[in-house]
Amino acid sequence: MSAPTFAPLLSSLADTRGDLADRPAVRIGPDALTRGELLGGAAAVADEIAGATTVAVDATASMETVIAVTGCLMAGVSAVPVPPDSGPTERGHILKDSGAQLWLGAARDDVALPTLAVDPAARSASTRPEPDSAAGALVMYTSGTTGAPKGVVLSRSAVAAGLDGLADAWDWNADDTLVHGLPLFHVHGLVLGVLGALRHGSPLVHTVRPTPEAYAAANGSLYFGVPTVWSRVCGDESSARALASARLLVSGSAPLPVPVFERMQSLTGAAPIERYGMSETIITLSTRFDGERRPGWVGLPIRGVQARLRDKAGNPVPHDGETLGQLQIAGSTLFDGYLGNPEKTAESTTDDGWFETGDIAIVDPDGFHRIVGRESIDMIKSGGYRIGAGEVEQALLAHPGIQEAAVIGVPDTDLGQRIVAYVVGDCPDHGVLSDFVARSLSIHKRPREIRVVDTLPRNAMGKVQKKVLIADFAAAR
Ligand code: MLC
Ligand code: AMP
Repeated sequence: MSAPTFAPLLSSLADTRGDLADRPAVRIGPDALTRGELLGGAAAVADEIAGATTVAVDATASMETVIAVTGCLMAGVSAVPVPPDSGPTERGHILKDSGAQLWLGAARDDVALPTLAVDPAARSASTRPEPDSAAGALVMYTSGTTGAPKGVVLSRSAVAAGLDGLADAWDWNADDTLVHGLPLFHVHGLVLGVLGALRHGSPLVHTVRPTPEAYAAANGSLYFGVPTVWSRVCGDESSARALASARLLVSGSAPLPVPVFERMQSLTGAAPIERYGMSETIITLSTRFDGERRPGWVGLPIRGVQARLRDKAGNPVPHDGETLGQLQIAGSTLFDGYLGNPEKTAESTTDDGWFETGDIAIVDPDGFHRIVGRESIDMIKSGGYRIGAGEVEQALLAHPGIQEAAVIGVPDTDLGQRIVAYVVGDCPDHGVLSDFVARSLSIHKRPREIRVVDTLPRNAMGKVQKKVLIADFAAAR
């Protein structure tokens, strides 16, 4: 079978035939642009940055971010979205590791790069040929279990493939209005939630924050949220009922608890769509607009993606709906590798070229997938954010009073998991220590709870026994 081909990433946005340029493209808070205005704004950015290879974008939830990223794609420059709340340590790492040559955004004291503030009113009529589809589109920084976040290199064709797979799975089309309020520095909010809307011609309403009231007021047909967002929507009955007119409510980035699935169904009259993705695989599995939606299950591979389960020895796992295996992925949505880190890329790739997700899953005889958990206890998902325990431990150890630190994720009804830190040392006030982490990394990586202990439980090799800490935490409830 020949490899699928995709229309160039920006071909739909560049199409100005008929009244296409006058159609609404994006509204964020009070700011709105038509497709033609966005095209002109992005071309103005492209004119300024042409010739660069990699540019960092201060990825605030704003029109400036949408224009900046689109301008990078137009100029064939890799965009590196930087979380706006990342502290100097995290931001410094991303800028150095990515080799960004320019900072697109407001000037910041700790950013030494040449800076270009995006003017949302600027327009240019310049046009340029669409870059090669194998070229890099984005470098998305995401946490590993240890160490600082890694840069995930996504090509233009991988992004296009993922978005076209979703159009097929969800019948996503230009008659949809997409609504979400997710951050613009991850795959969910930026790649699916902005570039998807531009590619499929569906206007995007970005609510700045994903609050139930803002979702209810937006009058969309297609909504994206992480499970925390949907849980909060269900906690606000009138907002949830206002979403009954939507065509699809989509949940992803973390497991949607079955009670939240059922509550969404009872309040809105329709079961949500669940889908599974990953920075490295973009979008992978989903239930379909015209197919079964089963609580706790994330459905089938989207078009262009192959999924398989392997046991620890690398053998196939039966599709019996109960045998666990590691989920592995191949196909057109895969990343090109971790930037500047071929060893890590090789470590996560099997000999026959499949990506090892580190997620444990089961598959039933119909090919339906259920994500059961993560292989590593050190990979935490809190509010849909991927957080490596090691990264938070390093941030804690940078405090002069802390001698040892171990971070775990514990169940949380709102966030899915919340970060708890066990520390040894002369611990300052817990709020002060939590703020210390929030200032150095991103706010969502701060510990929500800190426990001071005399010693950490360690095995004979000196490794901290996190399972003991998790059991200790549960027993203390
Ligand atoms: C509290 N705050 C602090 C603080 N303590 N700020 C600084 N330092 C401290 N010590 C304040 C902040 O200022 C902010 O206030 C607020 O607390 C943030 O609270 P939070 O509890 O951390 O978050 P919350 O706002 O409640 O956010 C929940 C959420 C968010 C669901 C909106 O977690 C979210 O947006 N998640 C989405 C993650 C996502 O997109 N993941 C996709 C990854 S891609 P203020 O005033 O600003 O509110 C992926 C692939 C795939 O996974 O499959 O899609
Ligand atoms: P990220 O790197 O932020 O892209 O996070 C990817 C991880 O999020 C995956 O490896 C999964 O562990 C988790 N994830 C994403 N979607 C789902 C889902 N629908 N159900 C369960 N886990 C999910």
